[in-house]
Amino acid sequence: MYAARVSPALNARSLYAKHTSQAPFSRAVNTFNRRPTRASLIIRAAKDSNGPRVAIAGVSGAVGQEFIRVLTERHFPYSDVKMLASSRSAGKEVVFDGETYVIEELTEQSFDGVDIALFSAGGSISKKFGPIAARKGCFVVDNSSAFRMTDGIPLVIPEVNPEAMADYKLGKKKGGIIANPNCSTIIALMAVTPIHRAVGVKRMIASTYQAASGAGALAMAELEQQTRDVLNGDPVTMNVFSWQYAFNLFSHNAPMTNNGYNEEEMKMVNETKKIWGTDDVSIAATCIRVPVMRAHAESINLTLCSELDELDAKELLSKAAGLKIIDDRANNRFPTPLEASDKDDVFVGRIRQDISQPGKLGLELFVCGDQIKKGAALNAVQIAELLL
Ligand code: 2RA
Repeated sequence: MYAARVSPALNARSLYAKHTSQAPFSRAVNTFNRRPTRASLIIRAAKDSNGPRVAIAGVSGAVGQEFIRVLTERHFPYSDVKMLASSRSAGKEVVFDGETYVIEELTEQSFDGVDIALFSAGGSISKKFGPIAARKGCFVVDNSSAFRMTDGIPLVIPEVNPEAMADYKLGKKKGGIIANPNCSTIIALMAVTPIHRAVGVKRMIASTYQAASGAGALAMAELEQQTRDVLNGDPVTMNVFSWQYAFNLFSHNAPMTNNGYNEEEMKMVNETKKIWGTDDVSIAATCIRVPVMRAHAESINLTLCSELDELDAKELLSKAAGLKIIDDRANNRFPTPLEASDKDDVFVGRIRQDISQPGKLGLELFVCGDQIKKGAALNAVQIAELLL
């Protein structure tokens, strides 16, 4: 393996923008500075004096940028918006809904008068500022893992368990925190929950193929840089991971736990049980980072509580919100991360009976979902919509 450490001159931001349909930031952050097109003129968030006052914490990160885009695409109503980030990004500009905002440094005072705050600034920032914001009456939708397993904090996929936040409504309750699940959990449960609701899932074994975006914009930049390095015959640049990423794959970079599963794998186990509200399901996962830019893929093997024919499973999944089936055996056409990239829906295919299990008690699926969208920003904005 080639190995070299070079200056971190990777232009992560422009790279991130390249892998979305949006333009790079201006002087750091500028989501909508692309030439006005028909679409960009039509797609606008809904500024409305009766709308909630919104804040985005971590606006300069990959998910923060996607928050802006998704709020805009979904015409999320707002009367005011605050762009928040660390002191490093404070003072830079971001364009949202045709207006330019100066990014403010995130402080305890940032949430005064804010109704809904979307957080994606890392676990320690969420731990520190999430409760402060909630005490001030703000609803925090948190994309970090800080509160996901905390009792009393709903962990929500809107298509799966909206009832978990039934009491959380603007005007009804005075603030609170709602956690956004981990991307791999969201993408798996979008496909598996309709089956679980219909016949019960007894056991789920997931093997993931996770994109660079899940490790952040710098990891995406590293993948691109290394690909260039290898093709040019140069030593590979390694700033984010300590091993080669391009033309390779490796066990997920999350810290290892005592049982030999890493934290990413245990998130899948624990979050699924919390979201489904049961301990009565056996789950194991193997999470792998693959050289794909922004959509995760997962192979999922299920043992069911009662029999389900693969055609009935397909029929069931075809009716599920937020899910699209690509399952063309004749042409070997199934979901791919590239096709799922930049899409709201999660794609499912390879829907087939597991021949290693008796009767029709076993089912196999392959899912792909955009990690930054449904795996993060879109799910969080959908949670925010449930607050309205
Ligand atoms: C990943 N857990 O590693 C992340 C994204 N949330 O892909």
